[in-house]
Amino acid sequence: MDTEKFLNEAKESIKGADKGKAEELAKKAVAEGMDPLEVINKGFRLGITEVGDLFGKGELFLPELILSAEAMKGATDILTSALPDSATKRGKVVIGTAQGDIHDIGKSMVVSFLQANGFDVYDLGRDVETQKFIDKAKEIDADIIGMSALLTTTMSVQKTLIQELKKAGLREKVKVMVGGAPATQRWADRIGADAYGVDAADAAKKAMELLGEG
Ligand code: B1M
Repeated sequence: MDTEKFLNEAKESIKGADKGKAEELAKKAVAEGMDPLEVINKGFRLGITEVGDLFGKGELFLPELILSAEAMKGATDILTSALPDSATKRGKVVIGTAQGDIHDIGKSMVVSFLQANGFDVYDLGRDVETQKFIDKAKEIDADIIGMSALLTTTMSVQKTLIQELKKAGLREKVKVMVGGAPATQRWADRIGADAYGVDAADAAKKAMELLGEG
């Protein structure tokens, strides 16, 4: 197979908001045994990034962005559900997208990668109240709380989470990992998070490091 051509088709399927095509390509990648993360990062993700850039410049509108996002979600769900299960059992992670933020494609990829690496993951979904992260972590005795944020306005909720954990007397007990497009290692350091994941594979690696298994 011509990988470059395939990855370009993947990118174009998202730009064209062609969910059927995107899912067909994702299934083909799984059947061919391609690396899911590589297919997403070097193919589908470039498409959604271009669409996002056009949206940011006002050259494309929300309904079109939504259709491209649906195609992206369809493809990433197929690719990540094909990740092999891990026999190793690691820690418990509570994860969700910050309150006020409905972006969940990347967060769902992180969930799949954590599960594939043996973590018990409690996915709270998107637009999740900060207190819910804390309540769930207490309830299940979580090792890690992960919060995703895609908006510059919701990034600050990651900081709030850490402040609220301190108030609840849980900061020493639970590690915090942050991620999402606007987040950086610098941001994580600034708010006192324990880890920052640049992508789904890195998030799984960092989670293992947090449990001393790096
Ligand atoms: Co929105 N959106 N969006 N959007 N959207 C952005 C983020 C934006 C940058 C687009 C732009 O203007 N260029 C912009 C934010 C600007 C800003 O804050 N400065 C934006 C905006 C403005 C909005 C709305 C406000 C638009 C509106 O309504 N007027 C609105 C937000 C509403 C809200 O949340 N309250 C909105 C809505 C949407 C859709 C619903 C249409 C859709 C989301 C669908 C969904 O998620 N179910 C959408 C999309 C698709 C995007 C872009 C185009 C793509 C995001 C994405 O899925 N990327 C995005 C532009 C961009 O990011 N370039 C954009 C692919 C995904 C695989 O990558 O999410 O980065 P990513 O996840 C990666 C890593 O970041 C990391 O691992 C993932 C996998 O490798 N990661 C973690 C993520 N979470 C992690 C957590 C971790 C560790 C790593 O630890 C816990």
